[in-house]
Amino acid sequence: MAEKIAEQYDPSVVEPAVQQRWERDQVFTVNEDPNKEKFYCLSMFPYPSGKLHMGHVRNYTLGDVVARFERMQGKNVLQPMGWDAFGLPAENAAIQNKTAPAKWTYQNIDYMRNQLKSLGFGYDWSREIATCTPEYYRWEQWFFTKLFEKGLVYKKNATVNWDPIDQTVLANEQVIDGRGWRSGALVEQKEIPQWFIKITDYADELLSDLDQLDGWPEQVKTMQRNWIGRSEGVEIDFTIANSAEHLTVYTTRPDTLYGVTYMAVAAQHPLAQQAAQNNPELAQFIESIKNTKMAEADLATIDKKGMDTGVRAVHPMTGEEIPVWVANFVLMDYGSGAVMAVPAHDQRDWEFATAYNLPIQVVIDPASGDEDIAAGAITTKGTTINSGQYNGLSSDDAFNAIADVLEQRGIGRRQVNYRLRDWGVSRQRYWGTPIPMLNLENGESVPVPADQLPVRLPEDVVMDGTTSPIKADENWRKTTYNGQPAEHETDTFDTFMESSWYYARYCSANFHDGMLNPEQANYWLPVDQYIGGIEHAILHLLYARFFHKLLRDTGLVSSDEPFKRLLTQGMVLADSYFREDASGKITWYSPLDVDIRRDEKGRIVEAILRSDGKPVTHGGMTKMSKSKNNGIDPQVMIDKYGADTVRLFMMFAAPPEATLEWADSGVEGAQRFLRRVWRLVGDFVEVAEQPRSQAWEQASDAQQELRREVHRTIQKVSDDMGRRQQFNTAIAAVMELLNRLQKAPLDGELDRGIMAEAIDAVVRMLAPITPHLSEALWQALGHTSDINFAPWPSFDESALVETSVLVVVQVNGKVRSKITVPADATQEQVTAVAMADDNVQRFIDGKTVRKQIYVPGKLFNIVAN
Ligand code: ANZ
Repeated sequence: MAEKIAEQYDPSVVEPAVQQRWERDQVFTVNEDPNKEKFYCLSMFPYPSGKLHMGHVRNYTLGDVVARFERMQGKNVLQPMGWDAFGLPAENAAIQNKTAPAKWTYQNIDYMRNQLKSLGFGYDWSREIATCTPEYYRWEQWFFTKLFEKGLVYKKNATVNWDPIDQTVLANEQVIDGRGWRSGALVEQKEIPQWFIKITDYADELLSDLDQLDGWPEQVKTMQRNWIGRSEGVEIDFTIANSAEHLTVYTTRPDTLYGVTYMAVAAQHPLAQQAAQNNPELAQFIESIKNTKMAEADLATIDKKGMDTGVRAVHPMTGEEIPVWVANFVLMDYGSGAVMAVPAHDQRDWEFATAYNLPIQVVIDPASGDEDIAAGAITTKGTTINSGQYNGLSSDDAFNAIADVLEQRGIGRRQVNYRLRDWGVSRQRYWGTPIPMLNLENGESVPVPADQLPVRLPEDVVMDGTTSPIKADENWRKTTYNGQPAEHETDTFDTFMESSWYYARYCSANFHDGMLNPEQANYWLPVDQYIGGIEHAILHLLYARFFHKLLRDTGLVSSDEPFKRLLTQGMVLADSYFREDASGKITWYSPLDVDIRRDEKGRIVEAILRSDGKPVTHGGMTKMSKSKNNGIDPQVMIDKYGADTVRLFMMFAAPPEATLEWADSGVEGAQRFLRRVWRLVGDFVEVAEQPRSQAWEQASDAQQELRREVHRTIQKVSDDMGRRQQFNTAIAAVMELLNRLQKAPLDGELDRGIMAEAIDAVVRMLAPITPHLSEALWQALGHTSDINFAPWPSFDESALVETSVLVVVQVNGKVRSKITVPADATQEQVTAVAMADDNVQRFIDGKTVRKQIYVPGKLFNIVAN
C-alpha cells in the first residue's frame, strides 16, 4: 500500500533512518553462496589520515554504485572496506601531538568509519581490516618466512637514497630534484643491509599476463610494461689494452657495433675505481658524480658529465683502441654498469660525445632517410654502412649476424634484461610490520619460528622524533634462538607489503587458522571490479599482482591475477584563490571564503575575500590540495546537502576517468533534481489508489511515445551503468526522462499505468547512486521488499518498436513538409500522404512531377518542373 510522503525532501531525516535499517538488517553482510553468481567489488582502501577527502568520496561512490548495480543484477556482491594503517604520517603526527602512532591511527579510523557510513556506502563491515593489527600483519610475517624458505627472500647491502630528516630510505620516485619528496631534505647515498623479495623471478610472467587483463585501461598496462622494461640484447666482453681484463657491456643494438667510438662506465664501476687509485683528479670527479643517484627517467635529461679514465678498450671487430670514460649517465645497477657508446645512434651518447668532442661515426642508414646527424642521434633502425663485412644488412639481420659471431668467439652472449629490480622491503621506520627475522651472533639471519609469530610491534610508545622506538628498546630487540642469544630485526616492512594482499584477506577476514581460507578466497577471487587512483598504476598494482602469484604458488589461491577489471578515476579539482604580498609570498584562500562574480559565459570576473571585502586572484581549477587550500571538506557538504546529493553530483559531473571540477552550482543542481524526483513520486502517491491499466495495446500515440521513452531510457541506462561505466550519461538520461514525466497527465487509467511503470524504473535506476532517497520512495510506493535486492528494471522490447515515423518531404531538394506515417507503411501509402499535403501541393502546383524517391522511414523526395 502506497503511503503519503513528506512534502519536502529532507535528507537529514531520510538518510539516518535508512542507514539504521541497513545496519539493523545487516544488508551488506555476505557469505559464499555457490548457487549465486558472485561479484567482488573493491575500492582501494584509504590511509587513515584523519578525515575523508573528496578523492575518497569519488572513489568510494564509484565503487558503491558498481556494487549496488551488480547486486540488483541478482549477484552475490562482496564490497569490503578497511584501513591501510601503517605509514610515516602517523609517526609525524605522533611527534607533533605527543601521542602514540597507534592511538592517533585508531582514532582516525573511528572517525572515518563514521564518515563512510554517513555516505551510505554498502560495505560488509564484518570484514573490516586494519593492517596495523597483529591479526593482520601476523600472516604477512608468516608469508615472508615462507618466501624465505623458498629462496625468494635475501639480504644484501644496497645503496639507498637516504633522507636525513625523515631518517628513512626513499624509493627513486620519491626523490625529486635530489630532495626527499616529503621533507625536502637533500638526499644522501648510504649503504645498509636490506631485505629483498625476488620480484625479478616473476618479471616474465608479470609481463606476459598483462595480455589477459582485457578489463584494464591500456594506459595502465603500458605503464606496467615500461616499468618491467624487458629488452633483448647482447652482452659483449671488450678486452682491455695491455691487460688480461675485460670490460663487459650490455647493448640492445649490436648492429651498431662498428659505430662505437668510446666506452662509458658508471662511477661505481670497479674499472673506474681502479683507474682512480693513482689519479686523484679522476677520484675527485667520481666522488662528485656519485652522490647524484637518480631515477632512470632522469638519465635522458641530465647534463652529461664525464672524464677519461686513461684506460683503453679494444674493438672486437676492428682491433682499434677506444677510450674508456666515466660518465654520469651510466647506472651501476643496470646491465653491467658499462656501455659501448654509439653517439651516432644513441641520443645520450650523442650528447656526451658532442660535449667532449668525441668522434661520431654513422653506421646505420635510416629507413626514413630524413634525419640529420648534426641535430642529434639517428635512433631509427635501418641498413648497416661503414660496418666492414656486415654492410648492407637490415638492423635485425646485423643484430643476429654479429651476435652469432660474438657467441662463436666466446666473447658475447644473447641476453634478456629487465629494468625491474628486486623489491627492497626494509624500512627504518617504527610504524610498520616488524620484519620477522632474527640476527644471530655469527652474522646469520633466520626467520622467526612460526609458533613465535606474530612479532608484535609495541603500540604504547613515545616518539622522540629521531630513533625508532623499537631500535631504541634493547628489551624488545634481545631474544634467543635455540638457546643462543639473538636480536630481532628492527626494520619494518615497506607499507606496500600490506596493501599487496589485503584484497585477498577480505575473503576470509575472520579466519584465524591461516593467512587465507582457500575455499573462501577461491569463491570470491579474483576481484571483479577494482577502483582507485591512477597514481597506483605502477607500484601498488604490480606488487599486488606479484603477491597474487606468490599466493598461488603457495597453494592459497588458484587464479593467476587478482583484479579482473580496473577503473582508475580522475582527480577532483576546485577553483583556487591567492594573494601575493610585496615580498612575493603567496597566501591561498579557501574557495568557501571567497565570493565570486561570473560573466555570462561562466568565467570568473571578480573574486572577493569575504572577511575583508578585498579582491583575491583566481588561480584556476587545480587539484584539491592542502598546499592550495582549495580542498572542499566532504563533511561540510554532507551536512549541508546530504549524502545522496553529494553522490549524485560526483557521478554526474564527469565520466569516471576524467577530472571532476567541483562546482557549488552543480551540487545545488543535483539537489534540485532530487527534490523534483521526490515531488513526482509524492504526486503520484496521491493518485495511487485510483485504478490504472496496463492494456498497452489501447494506448494512444502520445501514450505509446511516452512509454517508449521510458523503456528507451532503461535500455540506455542499463548499458551505461554496466558495460560502459559512464554513469554521467546514465544520470543525464534519467534527468531527461524526468522532464517528460513531470509534464505527463495522470487522468486516465493508462496514464497512471504508464506513470507507475516509469516511476518504478526511475526509483530503481537511481538506487545505486542515491540509495537513501530511492529506498524511502520505494517504501512510499508500497513495497515491503528491500530495494537493495530489487531486480534491475528490464526494458520491454515491444515498447521500443516505433509505431509511427516522421518522414521529411522535400520538393526539388528543399524541405517543404514533415508527415507522420505508420512505421510499416508501404511506398504507395507514403506517396499518397505526401502528395496530399497542402504545403507540398503549393510547391508542385502547375509543375509536372518527374520523380519520387522514398528513403524508408526518413525522407520523401519529389522532383518537379
Ligand atoms: C649501444 C647502443 C647503440 C645502445 C644504440 C642503444 C642504442 P634498454 O632497452 O633499456 O635495455 N645501457 C646499457 N647499460 C646501461 C647502464 N648501466 N646505464 C645506462 N645505459 C645503459 O637499454 C639498453 C641500452 O641502454 C644499451 O644499448 C646501452 O646502450 C644502454 F644505437 O648500447 B646501447
